[in-house]
Amino acid sequence: MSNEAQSLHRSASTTVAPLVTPAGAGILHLGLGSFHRAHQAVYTAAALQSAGGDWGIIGVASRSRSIVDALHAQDFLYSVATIAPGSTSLSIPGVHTDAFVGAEQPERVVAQIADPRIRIVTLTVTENGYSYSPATQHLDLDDDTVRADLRGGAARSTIGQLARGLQARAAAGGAPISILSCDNLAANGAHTEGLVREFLHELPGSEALDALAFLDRAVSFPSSMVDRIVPSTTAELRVRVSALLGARDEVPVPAEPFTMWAIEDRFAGGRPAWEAGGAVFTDEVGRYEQMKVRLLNGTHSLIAYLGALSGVGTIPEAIGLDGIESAARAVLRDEYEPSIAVPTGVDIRAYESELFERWANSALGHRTSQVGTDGSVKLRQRIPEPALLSLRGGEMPHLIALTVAGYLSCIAPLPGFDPGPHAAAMTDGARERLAGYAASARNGRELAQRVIGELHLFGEELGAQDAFITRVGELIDTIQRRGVDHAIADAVSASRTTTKEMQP
Ligand code: CS2
Repeated sequence: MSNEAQSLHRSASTTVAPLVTPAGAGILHLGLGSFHRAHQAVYTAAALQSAGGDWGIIGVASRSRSIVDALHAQDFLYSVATIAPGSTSLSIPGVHTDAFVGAEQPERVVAQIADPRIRIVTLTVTENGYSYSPATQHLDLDDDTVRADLRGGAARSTIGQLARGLQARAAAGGAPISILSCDNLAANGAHTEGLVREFLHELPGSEALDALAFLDRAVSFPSSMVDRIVPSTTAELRVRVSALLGARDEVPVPAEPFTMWAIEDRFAGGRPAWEAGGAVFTDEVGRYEQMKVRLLNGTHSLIAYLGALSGVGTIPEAIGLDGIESAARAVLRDEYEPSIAVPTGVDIRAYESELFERWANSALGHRTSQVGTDGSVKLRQRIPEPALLSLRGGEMPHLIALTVAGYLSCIAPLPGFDPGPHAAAMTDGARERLAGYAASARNGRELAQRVIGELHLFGEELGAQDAFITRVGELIDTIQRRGVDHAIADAVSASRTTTKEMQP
């Protein structure tokens, strides 16, 4: 154990294990999945190449040992396969200096956050990884992991690890640090900070006071908008990449050519020159986030659920179906676009037409089941605010209602309805609970009322919108009794009528 690690161990108020930070590491990344490896790692490689700096990345996989073992076996090298129709190009970021499994060494996560050599913690833990209640957006104090983390011992939830790590860092001298969320959450920096503070406030007595003062003084939580479509790796890709490389790569990552990163430039402990990789530093991150989370992700969810219900396995196949394409165009133009403020300098028409090209990238093979997974937390970020804006303006957001009806039909089908294999392949923490509701519901209205009106899956405000709940219920019934094509035609034509009525 190094001297520094020993002193950390003595002074920190939580258990801190011995650690060795590899020379050159300045970033701890939580969530060593494909997205991180095809996004932040690539920007960091460009930054290191252009400006240098001790910004190597220690990657923490939440549970997966296979990615960690493979990276160790490959000296932390892997390839990113950029896949366009008709061409694949490879690059090797090579910026990771170590990797470990968080669930196996939770105390090491805390210790790494406390280590002054780490100056940024980046996060890609998915919308699901922030332990907040979809109804309130606040820390979910009913969550077993959060409760255990609050009691003490090695923290296992991301928010618990951040809070305990920052507490330990405050006790170890309080070197400045930034926590950078790279997940598709609205105002992800402020949201993460709020959850960490709520965790600390729950601690008994004065335990958290030093940590809270440290947060005020030396910790920043910049927001960032990340964008790159990164499907899951397949065995076929491993073979193809290994052939192109002339060496076996067990963990290549497929990604589309498009990539974007908009970041608020508030880094308490410095940052890499990510602009070298094309990152945009801007005060308008909130606008970028809204644009992306609604236009891309919101529409993506609609394509995924309607696609799965139409029996297709991939996003390009789904957007290739006329009905789904017109539903996607209608939700984007009529329901999402009016709800956003376009960032300065962005040509929204070009952005939208690029979205359709990106979704149609058939070489990528992005699966409807992947995008449809975790709808219970993803949709909470994507739909309530734009839906409420339409409803407050006296209009029904028919296509957002269709998205929700599609989601519930996939995850919680009414008795006797089979949504098919692609829906069955979607995983969702709320599946069991919602399926329980569906089993005893007599129709779509009852199901929608329980999920939206009582469980408040999309927040309390939308839960009070009876007309919306009724519309979702009708569309559930149409999907399950008459077929998804009928429901699409119904929602698209109702939306056209509304749009026409609005025109002077
Ligand atoms: C997708 C996103 O799975 C999903 O819900 O909408 O992962 C999407 O591909 C990325 O956000 C693109 O940047």
